[in-house]
Amino acid sequence: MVKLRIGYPEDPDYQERLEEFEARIARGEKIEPGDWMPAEYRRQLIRMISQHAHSEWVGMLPEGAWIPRAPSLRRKLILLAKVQDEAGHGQYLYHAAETLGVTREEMVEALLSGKAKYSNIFNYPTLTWADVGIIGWLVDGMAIKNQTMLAQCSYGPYSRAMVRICAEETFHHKQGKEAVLLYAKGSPKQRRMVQDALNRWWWPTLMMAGPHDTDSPHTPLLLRWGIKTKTNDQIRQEFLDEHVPELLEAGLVPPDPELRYDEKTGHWVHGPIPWDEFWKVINGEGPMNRHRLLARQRAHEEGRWVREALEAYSKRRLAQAAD
Ligand code: FAQ
Repeated sequence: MVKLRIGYPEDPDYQERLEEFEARIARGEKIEPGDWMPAEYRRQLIRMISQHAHSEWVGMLPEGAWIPRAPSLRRKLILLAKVQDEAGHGQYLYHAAETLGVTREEMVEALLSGKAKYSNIFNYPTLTWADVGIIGWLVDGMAIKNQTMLAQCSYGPYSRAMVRICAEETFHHKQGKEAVLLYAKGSPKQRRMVQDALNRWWWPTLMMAGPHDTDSPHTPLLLRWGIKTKTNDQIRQEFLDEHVPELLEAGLVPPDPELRYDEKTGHWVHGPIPWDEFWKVINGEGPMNRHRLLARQRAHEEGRWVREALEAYSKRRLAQAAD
């Protein structure tokens, strides 16, 4: 474990160290695991990175459900590769969080006991095959906007994990867009199926960027310390400006009667987001929260023998090396 030099306000040199820490961030330097950092910087990073890792792992479930039902071998292979990528993203992120002094066991326990949050978006069911395309295009589309911003983050391990993850997510986004555009040009049944998927995923996707800046308690400090480099509303706006024209061109209509293009600002403007639903979902009361948690708990239990076997093997190797 990396020896951390974490700063607490009672340290007599705290102010001086904080100024130097903030000056490093202002110069665009990365903060690395053994560097001095305020305890709150560390706490915020552990919160965000572990929530992000949990999201990747829970995020495997809605799409994974369609692997056995993919309509062709090509689509099955693409989906298998995508779901495997999400598992890998979880691994990079858990490792990045471990550099801050938290253990994998602590993070997994927080997820399995329901204490930790993960992205709102994965608490909805995938009802048809078109949902897989819409998740790839829109959900990954929003994730990429957020993660491209996080690739500029001041904490080195998180920022580097994001660069790699974004490269893989770009493929996820492309395959989702390709599938949705195909169905949007397809038979009336396919068009209905894909419009219905858009109707169900639209608002949860806009919520993924987080509450409006006025209701986002963490944003000011995260911006000050370069953990976030854009606000929730800025990310949502980038998503809208890229995706709304492309959806409309494909003949698909987001389910928002107030959606309009503002000539003056050059931006798309959305109607009111159903935030009551967002708060319910992230506090455990969404349509699939219990189901998702149960699936993760079961997977953890069923993987126990693998962890035990690895531990026994590692002990034997150590004992052999000592002989
Ligand atoms: N879901 O003050 P803010 C993916 C919570 S990866 C759940 O604005 P902050 C890949 C927030 O935690 C998707 N909770 O918070 C994939 C806080 O609660 P707390 C995951 C949310 O941190 C694709 C409270 O609300 N990505 O999709 C959400 O400044 C397809 C107040 O909010 C990440 O995690 C939400 N959407 O900004 C996989 C990226 N939004 O902790 C499979 C890293 C807010 O005080 C298939 N995280 N909350 O109890 C971030 O960038 C930020 O944490 C935000 C929230 C932007 C999510």
